[in-house]
This record gives sequence, C-alpha cells and structure tokens, in this order.
Amino acid sequence: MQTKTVKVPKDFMLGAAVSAWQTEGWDGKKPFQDSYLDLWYKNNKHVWHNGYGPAGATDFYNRYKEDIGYMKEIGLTHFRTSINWSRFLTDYEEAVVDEEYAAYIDRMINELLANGVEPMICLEHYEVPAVLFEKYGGWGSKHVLELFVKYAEKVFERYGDRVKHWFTFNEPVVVQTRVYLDAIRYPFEQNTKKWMQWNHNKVLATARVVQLFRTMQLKEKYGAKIGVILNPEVTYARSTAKHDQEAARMYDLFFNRVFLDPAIKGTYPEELFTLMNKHDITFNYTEDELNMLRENTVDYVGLNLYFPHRVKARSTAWNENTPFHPEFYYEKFDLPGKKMNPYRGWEIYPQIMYDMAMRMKNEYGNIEWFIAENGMGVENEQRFKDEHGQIQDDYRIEFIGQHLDWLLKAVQEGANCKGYMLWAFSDNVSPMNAFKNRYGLVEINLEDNRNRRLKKSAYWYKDLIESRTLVV
Ligand code: BGP
Repeated sequence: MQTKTVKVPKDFMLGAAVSAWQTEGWDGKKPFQDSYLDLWYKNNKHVWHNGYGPAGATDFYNRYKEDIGYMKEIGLTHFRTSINWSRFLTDYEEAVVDEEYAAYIDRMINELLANGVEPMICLEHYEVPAVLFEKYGGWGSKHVLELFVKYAEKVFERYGDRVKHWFTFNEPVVVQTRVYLDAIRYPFEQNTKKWMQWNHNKVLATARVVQLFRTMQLKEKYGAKIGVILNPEVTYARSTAKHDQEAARMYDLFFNRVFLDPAIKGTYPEELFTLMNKHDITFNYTEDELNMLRENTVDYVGLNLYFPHRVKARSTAWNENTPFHPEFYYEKFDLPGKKMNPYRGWEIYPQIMYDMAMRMKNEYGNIEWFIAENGMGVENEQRFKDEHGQIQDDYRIEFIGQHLDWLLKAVQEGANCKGYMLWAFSDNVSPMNAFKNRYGLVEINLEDNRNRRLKKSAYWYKDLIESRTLVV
C-alpha cells in the first residue's frame, strides 16, 4: 500500500478533549448538585450501558494526576475540558463558589501546566444546573443567562491568570434540539419556539461573556482568548438540482448559521427573521441585544466535526397540522454506498474537514479556528485487545489520519486552522449512551477498577506529535 507523509506546522495544536460531566464522576463523600444531564439520565434510564452511567464516570475527579501523566507521555500540547457549572457553585443566584470543587479545578489546571499541557476550558458542556432547568426552564430564561454571566465572572476571577483558551459553550444547539425540537429527551416537549429561544439566549450569552472577558482584560493581562465551540454539520445536497440545493441551504441556515454568523460576524442571517416570522417561532429579543452581538464577536471558534449531513428536497409535503420543524424544508438523504463506521453507525467522510475549512476561509473572513472535536466511537472495543491486553485500534488511527490529511491540505491552502483536538483523551460517559461507544486514546477498564491503559492509537498520536509528520 502506498503511503504519503505530510508535515504538521510547528505551532499547530495537537491535543485531546473530554468534558467535566463525562469524566469527573463523584467524589464519593460529597453530594454535588445535578446538572441538566443528570436529569436527562434520571429520566431516560435506557441510555445507561450495562448499568454504567455518570455516577462514577472515569473518576477523573480523583485520578486527574494519573491521567495528566498519560497526557504528558503522549505529548498532548493541549487538553480540552469543561468546568461543571452545576458543581462549581453552591448557590447559583448569588454565585457562591463550592470551595472544594473549585480547589480541585485549581489543582487540575496547575497539574496540566506543570506537565506542559495547556488547558482549554469551556464554561458549559451541557452542564446547565438541573434546578435552573426545573425552576426557570433552563436556557429559555434570560434570568438564567444573567446567572451564567455571574458564574463566568467567578471562573475568570479564579483561573483567568493561568488559562489562555476559554469557551462559552460546547455545541450550544444540541440540548434544545433533543429536548424541544425532537422531543426525545426529558421533559419530552415539542416546542420549536422554545428551541429558537434557547438558541438565541445562548448566542446572546456568548456575547455577554465575551464582553465580560474584555472588561476584565484577560487578553491584555494574560494573552488569553475567548470563543465558542460549535458543531456546524457540513451539509451536502443530494444533487446540484435547485430544490436539493435549497434544502441544504435551509438546513444550514437553521442549524449552522444561526450560531456561526452571530459569533463571528455579529449578526443573524437576515432571512432567519423572515422565516421565524413566517412560522411564528420568532425568539424574544431587543435591539440592545442585537447591538450586544454586533459589538462582542469571538476571538476564535472551535469546531466539532464528525460526519457529513446529507439532505434532499422533501418528497412529500409537510403536514401542516404538525408543529413547525425545520424539516419543513428538507428531508434527510441516505447516500447509497456511503462509507460507514461499522462500530458506531456514523458515516465516515474525511473531506468534511477540507470543505468546512474552505468555508471558514471564504465565508467567515478566515477567522482563527481549530478542530475542537473529531474522533471515532466504537462499541464493544474490548474485542480488539491483543494477547497482551492492549486495544489494537487501527481503525481509529486510519480515521484520525485521513481526517488530519484533509485538514492539513486546507491549511496548506491558507485555511486559518490552528489545531486539532481529538475526541477523546480517554473513554468517557456519552450523554447519548453512557459508556457504550468508546472514543479514547486511553482505555478505561470498567470491569477492572477503571484502570487506564494506552491504546495503540495513543502511541501513534505520540509519534505524530513528536515527529510533526503525518504518515497516511
Ligand atoms: C459530541 C459531544 C461530546 C461527545 C461526542 C461523541 O457531540 O460534544 O460530548 O459525547 O459528541 O458523541 P457520542 O458520545 O454521542 O457518541
């Protein structure tokens, strides 16, 4: 088989990601307050995998030193995680810090820095406090937005002097899409208008926190940057026919541009307002809020890219008696012969990296960005252990290699992409299916005291980072 080698630019960040809720677990002594994800689990028992859920997670809370040791061994330049808002404060209204949890975050950040790994911290990776969801309707409420800004201020006060990479949200579209658009998660309420309101409130919250960040002068004082992590689904139309192209354009407008445009350009697409009015789903907003967006765009963005999204024009008319859903404008399209990840069910199409990179260059003023997540989930990965007990994940090596290859091609062609964070550093709890799909460079052996072991891909990634040469 022919191989090629590609040089990785010197300062290109090569790291890995997880999130707080997906790894921390419980201290064992101290009952933390729930986040919305805990509600999600308590009310959707079927998503637990063999009884394993977030309660123990990967026990990162207690084992972060051991894990950071592995990060150092692999040579990760950056480690991306979140602070769990629901745990960080004991009182959300007054922003009273939980000193025990805050001290853990402090130790964890210091340990990363001491080991030469730069922390990247996200303020919310789906971890909106459960009580704020129950009491105010979560992100549907502007009061919750105010509480988020107070929370952000406390976090910046504590760690702003050491963390250079900050993000408001991870994939801000996801929770409300499952909860209000598709009504497949607690409290199972279809309500497209609420979905739009959550979208807007999160967009606005990013601008508000960017404003706070600038007022606190974290860039001037410490060289820090602030952004948001989005999951634009690279959308392909079935054909070049006008009606299919239009379907893809509408999908992109409702799910991608609604976040990309205000974060980077400071405005929503004009057409969004026309469509919201037409379908009676206009979010509640003021002119002051729109000005806030204009004046507080992000420094950079992280993009989570896993698979392509394929759509076609509707073959049947939308049933007008059902509530409006963006699917009014498109249907999902199943590409015949597409390459599938046989172990997870997602399509594999590495060219998404290049296509998205070129879009950032051509449509978004070449703003600085990086891949904040990309990776391959595999069910029942134990079956790939060799006789010495190490997981031989050649499929993951191939997956990462091909995606990086397309990404680096875009970089050579002038895309302003600054790095790649693999999902995930270690196996972890998925909000969708607990520990069923494994993504890690590091195996978490649930049957054996959550012991860690580097998979074959970890050594491959280590070589890549050391040599700065990709061999595919
Ligand atoms: C992303 C999330 C991550 C992670 C990943 C893998 O969308 O930001 O938190 O879970 O997807 O997906 P899954 O866990 O559903 O396989």
